This record gives sequence, C-alpha cells and structure tokens, in this order.
Amino acid sequence: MPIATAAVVRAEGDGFTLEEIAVDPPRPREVLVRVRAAGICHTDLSVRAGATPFPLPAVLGHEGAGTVEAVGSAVTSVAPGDTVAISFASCGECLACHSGQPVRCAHWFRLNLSGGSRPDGSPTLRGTGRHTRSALHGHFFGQSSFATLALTGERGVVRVPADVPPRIVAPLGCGVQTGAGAVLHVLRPAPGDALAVFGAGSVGLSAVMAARLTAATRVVAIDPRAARRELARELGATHVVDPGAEDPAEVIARLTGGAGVQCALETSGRPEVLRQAVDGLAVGGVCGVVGAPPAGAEAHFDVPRMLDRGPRIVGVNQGAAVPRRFIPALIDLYRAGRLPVDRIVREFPLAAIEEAATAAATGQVVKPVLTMP
Ligand code: CXF
Ligand code: ZN
Repeated sequence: MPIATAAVVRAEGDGFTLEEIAVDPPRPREVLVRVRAAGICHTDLSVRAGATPFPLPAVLGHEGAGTVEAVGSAVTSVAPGDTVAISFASCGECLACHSGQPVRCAHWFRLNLSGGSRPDGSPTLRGTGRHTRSALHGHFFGQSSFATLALTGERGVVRVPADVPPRIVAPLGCGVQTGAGAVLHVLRPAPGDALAVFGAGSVGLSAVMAARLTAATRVVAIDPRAARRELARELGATHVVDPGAEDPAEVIARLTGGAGVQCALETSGRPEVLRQAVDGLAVGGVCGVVGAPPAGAEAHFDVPRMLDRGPRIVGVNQGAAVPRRFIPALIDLYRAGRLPVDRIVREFPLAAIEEAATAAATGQVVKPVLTMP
C-alpha cells in the first residue's frame, strides 16, 4: 500500500495532526495523485468544527493539484506523469450526470461529504502504527487532498498544463470555480446590469473577478473587513460597502436609482445576509446562494414582497461547473491575466496547516494553499 503524510482530524473541534497513512492502490476507475498543493476552503474548517457532516477521524482537503502517480486499469483520460487539478466527485451514471450536470449528481452528498469511503463503502485510507486498527475516513469530495497522496475517481481529475503553478491550480477545484461559475454559469449578468456580491472571501472575490469578464457595469462588494473591500476594488468591484457603517440596501438603492440589483450572490453563509441580498434585488432579479450556514439553518423572507417583486433564489453548487470544461477555461483566463487568482492565494507548507487554517478563519489570508513536502 502506498504510504503518505496526511493532516488528520481525529475528532470534532480537534486540530490537524500530521500522520503517516496508508492509501489504497487505485481500482480500475481510480487515479492516485501525488499532491503538490491543496487549498483550504471553509468547508474543511466547518467539517472540523462539526458544522458540516463528515465522519471522523478523517483526512479533509478538496482543492487538490498534483501529478498522476498511478492509474487503474480502466482509466483513459489521464496517465502517470500528467499534471491534474482534483475537483468534486460525481457518479457519471445518474440522469444529472448524463445531462452534463455533475453538480446535481443524485449521489453528490454521499460521494463528496457524508460517505467517507468509496461508493461501495470500502475505505480508501488506513492509519499506520498505533492507528492501524482504527478507521480513517477519506474520499472527502472524492479526494482527501490534505496529504502527499490522494486517491480519487477518474471523474474527479482534470488534466491541466504542467507550467501553471500548483498553488494556482489547487483553488480552481472548489473556491474559484464556485464564485466564478456562479457568475458566469448562473447569474450571467446582462450588459448594464448591477451585481452585488455579499462577502469578499475566496468565493466572493472570485465572483468579482468573473464579473469583470461580463458586461455588468456595476459590481458592489459588501464586506466588513477593510482589506477585503480594498482587494475587491482592485479586482474589479466598482463600489464597496462596509455593512457595519452603511446599510447595503440603502447603498444599492442609491446606486440603482431605487431599482435594486439584477444579480446578487450570497457567499457569507449567514441567513440574515441572504435576506439582505434578496431584498436588494430589482424586480425579477436573481440571487445565487453559495455560502453555507451550519446544517439545518433556515432563512426568512417577506412573502408578500416576493409575490410583488418575483425574485429568484437559486442554490449554486460548485459554480454549476463541469470541471473538465471549466477548469481549463479558468486556467486560460488566468494565463491571459484576466483572472488574477494569484492575488488571493498565499502558500503555507503542509506542516503549517494549523497556522494556515487560523489565517483563513481570522480572515488574514483569503485563500491559504498548502504545499506538500
Ligand atoms: C460546499 C458548500 C457547502 C455545502 C457542502 C459543499 N462546497 C464547497 O466547499
Ligand atoms: Zn470548498
């Protein structure tokens, strides 16, 4: 069995501990990736905190980038030595997968979150030494890439050019894909539209960068952190709002002559902010929901107002992306200088994962990316 170093979360609320683990060799449709970099996303931290369900102990990490080490006998799309991004898993068999909508895969939740193993229930990871006999859950988003090796399904890997730095490729697999895809695939602002982005984290800032690729003429970024508002401006926001100092609804109304924005994106994961985002919409506007509050959270809306104004509220998973199509496009945009992902990334060695997680949680760093030894 291949041996790797991984950051393991043993129990809810625990830190990450670096441990030696054993990774199963690839089955026919699986790919073993030598991970070069893995981004930290809030979902990793929310699982660690117990707010998003995933069985522990486990290896998390779901924005991997690396090199193919070995492939199963039926794999045709990548070969050893290829450079790849690792994105989410999908079954490839259900109607949604057959309709080109892997984000709506009938088995999405189990394959990416709740399972912790292969679809057939077999484990992909094992502890070593004193942990040999206890369970270790893997296959987080089909990958568990906070490790030097990741075993993933063939559908989760995307071949990418070898000359793009792993720290750039990694966050494309979730955070960047989510924000950019929400704007480019779902909201699709029309010429002259106004877009409000609530929350300027990695997803919100990716949405702002993507908005600059559209003909939206006003892009409002709302975030209480001054440094994030500044970065949002540099990345393409035409207006920024500090919700602690100004009511976003008033700023939006002022900016749009009282009409509201045609498009909004809620990335903060706070139900009361979702309410603000929906209330800020123009008649017939659309609000994408990508921020996830803890499981079971509910939001409230003014129902008569909804009848009057006809907002659409759309949950958007992973930017509604088909990773094999979208990630290469994001890379081309990055290389053309049109999607400056480097502006949100900071590298940390795997051994500094705790420092990186703190930097993400406190907001000091937008997108920490772990680089593997
Ligand atoms: C998450 C968003 C919250 C629900 C689970 C999936 N996506 C990426 O991290
Ligand atoms: Zn994520």
